Amino acid sequence: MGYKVVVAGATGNVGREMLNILAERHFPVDEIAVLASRKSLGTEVSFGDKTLKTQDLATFDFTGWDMALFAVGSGPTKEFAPKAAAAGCIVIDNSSLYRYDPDVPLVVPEVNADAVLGYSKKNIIANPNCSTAQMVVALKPLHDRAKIKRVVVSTYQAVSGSGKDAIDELWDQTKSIYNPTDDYEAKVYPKQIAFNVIPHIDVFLDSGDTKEEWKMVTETKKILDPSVKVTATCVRVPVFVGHSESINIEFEDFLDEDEARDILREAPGIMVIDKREDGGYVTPIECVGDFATFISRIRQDVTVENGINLWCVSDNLRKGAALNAVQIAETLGQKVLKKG
Ligand code: 11C
Repeated sequence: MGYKVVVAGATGNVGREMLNILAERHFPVDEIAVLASRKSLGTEVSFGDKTLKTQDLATFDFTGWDMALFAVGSGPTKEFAPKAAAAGCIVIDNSSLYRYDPDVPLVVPEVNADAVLGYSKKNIIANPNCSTAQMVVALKPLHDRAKIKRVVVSTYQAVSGSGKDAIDELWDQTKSIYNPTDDYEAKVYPKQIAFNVIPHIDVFLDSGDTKEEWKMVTETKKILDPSVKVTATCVRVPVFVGHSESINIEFEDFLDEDEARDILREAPGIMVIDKREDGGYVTPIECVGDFATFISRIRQDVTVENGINLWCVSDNLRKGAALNAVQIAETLGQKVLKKG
């Protein structure tokens, strides 16, 4: 026996990846419904070897469905997630709406799988921001060994994190630079993204940080450990898929770089590619479509007492969004619903 699963936002980049990953990982699905907003209604999406027609999120009856993976953004989530949850369907939400709610667990299964047990207060489980998800996967096994005091992270984030219009913007802007007769107007980013980098993701806060930077700090504390201090600088780069992060970690106890490498090699969800030679590291283009969080460039930071530097790359649409949501669904199945 399997689950009755809903995917809301099935025509978007993340929704489509959720369907691909449910099929790839042979998630035990008895019945599946794919939902979309009215403007995408009737659009067909693939699920394994099947083609499914989308139904209307606004009128769908969630009664009798086990779980709903939401990838619709905060606005529609606010309207429809409580409706699904009230109907007894457990929502796994990819938006930021519920992440900071103390009654909603924020889960990365490699880090805090047991937190799913807290789902029942609202019948909702939150999926973290993509840049946080891959970072906490890398931090957790090191934190268990040497206790992290402080993290300094700089990100290099792909445009797919801003959605389909941003992918089109990078593509069209790049073409228009080669062929200036192409008429092109930027709509997503405040500065040119093609052949450029933009140190600005999400809105600015009074502190001078951006909301993306704040999310990395706040979500890491909720998922990993409230005592870990994080400071982040988040940067958009002209890459279609795959977020990269340069992470500097300061520990309470000494951790040798070789031991850190061995720990990471054994850790769940991680693939270490770390040879000190040309090309002996991972770049975002190589991680597209993969489940792993890749770690390279592991080395001692000798400027502090107990420091390690590393490079962390992952597919932001997978571990950063759809894969983590499906892993939450798997964890919920194993620990709570126990049907599969
Ligand atoms: C980006 N990290 O790359 C963002 C996208 O809070 O789920 C995901 C935003 C979120 O722009």
